[in-house]
Amino acid sequence: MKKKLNVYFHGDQLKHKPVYEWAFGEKLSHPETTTRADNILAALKDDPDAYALFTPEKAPLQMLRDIHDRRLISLYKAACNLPEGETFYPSLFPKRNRVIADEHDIRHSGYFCFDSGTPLASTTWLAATWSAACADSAARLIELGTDTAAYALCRPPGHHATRDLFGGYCYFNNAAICASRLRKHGRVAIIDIDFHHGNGTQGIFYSDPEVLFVSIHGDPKEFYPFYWGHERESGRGAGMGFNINIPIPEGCDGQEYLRVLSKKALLAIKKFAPAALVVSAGFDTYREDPIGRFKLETADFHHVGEALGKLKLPTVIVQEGGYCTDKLGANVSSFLTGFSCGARRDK
Ligand code: Q9C
Ligand code: ZN
Repeated sequence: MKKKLNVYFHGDQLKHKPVYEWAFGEKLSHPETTTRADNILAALKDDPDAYALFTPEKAPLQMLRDIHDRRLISLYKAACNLPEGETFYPSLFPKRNRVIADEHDIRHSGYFCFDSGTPLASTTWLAATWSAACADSAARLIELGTDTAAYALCRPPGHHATRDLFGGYCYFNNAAICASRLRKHGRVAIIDIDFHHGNGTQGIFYSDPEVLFVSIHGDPKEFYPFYWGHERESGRGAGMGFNINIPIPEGCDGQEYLRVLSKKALLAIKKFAPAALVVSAGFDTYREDPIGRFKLETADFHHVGEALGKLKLPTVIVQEGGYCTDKLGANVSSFLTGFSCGARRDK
């Protein structure tokens, strides 16, 4: 019998429900819906021989503090006092170091944030801590050597969250939480395949030579997050050379994507020879995604997963973006099936 992939998810992750976002001066319906997680779960439950679903253990507060500024954590806690159903959208972003901000005052949240699409509500803390807990539990499984792969159904996502800023629908950096846990046991590579550059993850490990960050994404000259993700951002100090950004033009199809993945990203990872891998798995590279501009098909995700599985590294797969909700379940399961194929010992 083939081994099941452990999946982590907690129902309270659905309590964060952003309804709209402000983007480019417009009020748009929010892409990061609870239906995304519903559809992923439904797809995985459709294949009960392949997946074993678990509730994560509550992540120790220390895990969050390892990655994030304690004031950012306090701000999320302060948001718990918002009236039920009310959301706060930061719209005032003061220049840092020129003001004094109070992390207990929700009206100061713009100090801790970099965009206007990422609301705070009374339930954000609960959902985001459970999302982080999924990442932490998945990493713990790998850390203990109980298994060689796990999937964290993280939602809200994480890769845009920096040490001290939230944004891009992200509050806690789930991939960074995995990497910092695994890093205690050796070098860690993070590959970010979300359509958007993982600026938060990049920032957290920018000076760290023990954590390689590789990201393939839409060119920030054209796409969010605009300020980060350029090829020239290659690390700082001892971390120089351990941050690899691979921006690619819009319209990229599966064939071209797989070529870039194996010729550039995977080559760099093999050279780094890490002890473990974290995948920031976004599916907004899908051809029908409402906010991404690549052209990957559902079957392409199988091949991407397979190529990553073939690295034969202990791996945590962390859910990031992907907003074509109707196809998200199929795309995730295609990727995970591909990964398991690639990772099989006889291959
Ligand atoms: N309506 C992730 O994929 N908004 N975040 C762009 C489009 C920000 C995406 C405007 C996109 C953030 C995790
Ligand atoms: Zn994205």
